[in-house]
Amino acid sequence: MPKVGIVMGSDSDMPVMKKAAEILERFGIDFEMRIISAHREPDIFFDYAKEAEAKGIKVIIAGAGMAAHLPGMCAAIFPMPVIGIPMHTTSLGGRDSLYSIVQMPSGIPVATVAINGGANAGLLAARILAVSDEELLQKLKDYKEELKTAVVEKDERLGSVGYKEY
Ligand code: RP5
Repeated sequence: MPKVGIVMGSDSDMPVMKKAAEILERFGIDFEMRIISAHREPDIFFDYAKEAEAKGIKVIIAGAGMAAHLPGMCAAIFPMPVIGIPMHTTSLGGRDSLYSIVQMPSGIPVATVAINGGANAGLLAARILAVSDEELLQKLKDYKEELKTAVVEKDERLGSVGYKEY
């Protein structure tokens, strides 16, 4: 059963959304991925959001661009956490998407990550699920250690070769 629903408004969002999927895969979290437009096919969208809980989904990651209503509408219907990913846009640089997603009315929260923040959306979903999953929590702690090690190694390399050779 999928624990996370990844949904995006268009296949043009896929390069960002696949980063969330890759993170979930890395941590062994089952997910379902869909392309559903709240604007272009509202009937299909409503069915998706209404049925997500019964499918076992605990967190929805929703990405959209421009007048980005998909995450907010997911949160209006689905009763568990929704993580919104604002897509970068050519006309307004993604600020349009960011403001559309982050400025939710009181009562209907969407946890909004950075513009194009696909990986962090996947990690946030994993952290939410880790609240009741000790094995997953340990994997996330190990991941944090890996991040630290990577920076320490870069610093050591800088110390040994100097900035001109780095
Ligand atoms: C939104 O409109 C999508 O999430 C996408 O980011 C944006 C543009 O969609 P396309 O015109 O590329 O299908 O609904």
